Amino acid sequence: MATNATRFGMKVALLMLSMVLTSSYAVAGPTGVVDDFSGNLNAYQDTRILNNGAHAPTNTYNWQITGGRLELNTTNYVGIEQFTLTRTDFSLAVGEELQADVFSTFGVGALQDIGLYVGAGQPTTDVRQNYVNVYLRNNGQVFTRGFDGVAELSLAGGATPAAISALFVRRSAVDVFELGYYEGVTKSILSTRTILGENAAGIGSSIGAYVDVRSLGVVGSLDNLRIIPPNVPGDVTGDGQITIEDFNVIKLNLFKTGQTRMQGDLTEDSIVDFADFRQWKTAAGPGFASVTLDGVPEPATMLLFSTGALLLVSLIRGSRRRA
Ligand SMILES: [Ca+2]
Ligand SMILES: [Ca+2]
Ligand SMILES: [Ca+2]
Repeated sequence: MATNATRFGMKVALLMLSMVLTSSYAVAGPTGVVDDFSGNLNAYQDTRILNNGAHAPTNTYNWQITGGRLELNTTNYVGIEQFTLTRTDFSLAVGEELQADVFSTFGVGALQDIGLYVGAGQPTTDVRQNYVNVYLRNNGQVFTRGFDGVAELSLAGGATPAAISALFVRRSAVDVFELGYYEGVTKSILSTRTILGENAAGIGSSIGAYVDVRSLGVVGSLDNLRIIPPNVPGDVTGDGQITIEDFNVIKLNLFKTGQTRMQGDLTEDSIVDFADFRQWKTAAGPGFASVTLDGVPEPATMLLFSTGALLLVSLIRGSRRRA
């Protein structure tokens, strides 16, 4: 049975939690999961952006959701075509990163590419302009490409990551996009595109999927299309919140080199050291003032600093265990 003091503590913690969530995600444009492909594709526009050689008739195909993942199924193949499935109710703001899960089980019988597309508004049929894309080929290679105005960006990439798990497009500045892939928490940037064309600032106003079709069959698949908020100082785990869990990762990987942000390298200089700890501590605030790299204080000690902060950590840990 909860005591009044416990109930009060819970209320304080929930209030703080809501404040943390509100402040952390107060960025331009909606962020978080855009689509887990458990519903339909009504929010998207389907566009054929390339009909290679202007062949006729064109392919017969449809975007479909199978097993909770997005794929494109070609049932009559005539020639090479490229497609986008895009939406404009989400945009990619500076600092944000578009991601989607990809799978080594690529598809059934089909050839070529599936990946992410970030463009300037909805595309026009059989026009390729003002976008960047990153995609997985059926042979396991990953490439990036795109168009600056109508000028094609040179093909980049070609790596064959053994354990690819996701693709990403990060908008690091208004007209600068980093593109690449993840293998778990390990991030690899294949290219950084600086868009110089007249419509450059518009790239980011539409997001979605890209497919290149070169045979009959299913090209797939993508899942969990999502927008990751800009990096929050002190946030190792990428959930937008500063908690003891971020500290724990720094402590675990202290003095290791070649680490990623999610492995504790907040300063992104490829080593986890005191600079990363200090960034976390500054961001964490007075509730965590007693946390040092020599050891984490007992909960009873932290209680003196902030009942709310402690309960917040407990709630977050509890919710993660339940997730
Ligand atoms: Ca899904
Ligand atoms: Ca965090
Ligand atoms: Ca560092």
